[in-house]
Amino acid sequence: MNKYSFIALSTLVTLASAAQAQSVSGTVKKIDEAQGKITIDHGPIKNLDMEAMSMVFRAADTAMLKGLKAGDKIKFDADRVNGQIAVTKLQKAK
Ligand SMILES: [Cu+2]
Repeated sequence: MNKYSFIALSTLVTLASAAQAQSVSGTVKKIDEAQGKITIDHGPIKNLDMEAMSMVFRAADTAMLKGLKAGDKIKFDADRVNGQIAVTKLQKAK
């Protein structure tokens, strides 16, 4: 499987599993690529019944943390995955 079909497949899987999730705006506070964790100062997350706050999320895929740094503005989806709140989808905001 080449890189591009992997991305296309990942996107399809993400769209299917995160149909209820809504894109949330946030600012990256800290990236811990080794632990697969990201600290985000985020706005309200309706599907998790969460107010705006700064907190640590697990990344569903550590690859999504590559190229990110503190201060980056992002749009992301968060959901419960195996009992843990995880970022299921992430993109840099323009
Ligand atoms: Cu939160």
